[in-house]
Amino acid sequence: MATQRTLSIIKPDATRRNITGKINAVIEEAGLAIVSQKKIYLSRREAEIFYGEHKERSFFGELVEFMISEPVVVQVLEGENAVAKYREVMGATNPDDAADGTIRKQFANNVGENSVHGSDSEESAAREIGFFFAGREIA
Ligand code: 3AN
Repeated sequence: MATQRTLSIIKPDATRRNITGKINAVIEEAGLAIVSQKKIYLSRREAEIFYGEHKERSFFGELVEFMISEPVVVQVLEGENAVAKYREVMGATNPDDAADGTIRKQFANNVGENSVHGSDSEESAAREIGFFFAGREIA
């Protein structure tokens, strides 16, 4: 499996609790390199576009409000099989179902405030990295 890149977001529940460094330590210990990152406020429009695939879901409004409630840290991660690897490191969407040692098991508040996002495929990763880092050179 070749080196890949994936898009990570450290979400508002984590930036609010000042634990972005702890999450980055888990990422780096798993062998993923943080090749770029920036702390930004998502606009409402950006959050709606980013989570567009969920717009018919009951939690969509709540999800958008949450994602714009505090800054987020958007990151490009790189490593062997990075997309699947980071999904493994994040753990299941609901922290109650997440494996020990995963970011969500250790840090997530609940299924909505679950500390991190990671791209779910190589195609999503390319699209999501373009969404946040278009036109910028990444290390
Ligand atoms: P994942 O982030 O694990 O790929 P998705 O794509 O199913 O999970 O969901 C995207 C985001 O929507 C989740 N990270 C979470 O913040 C929110 N979400 C998912 N399911 C629920 C739910 N049942 N209630 C509230 N928020 C949810």
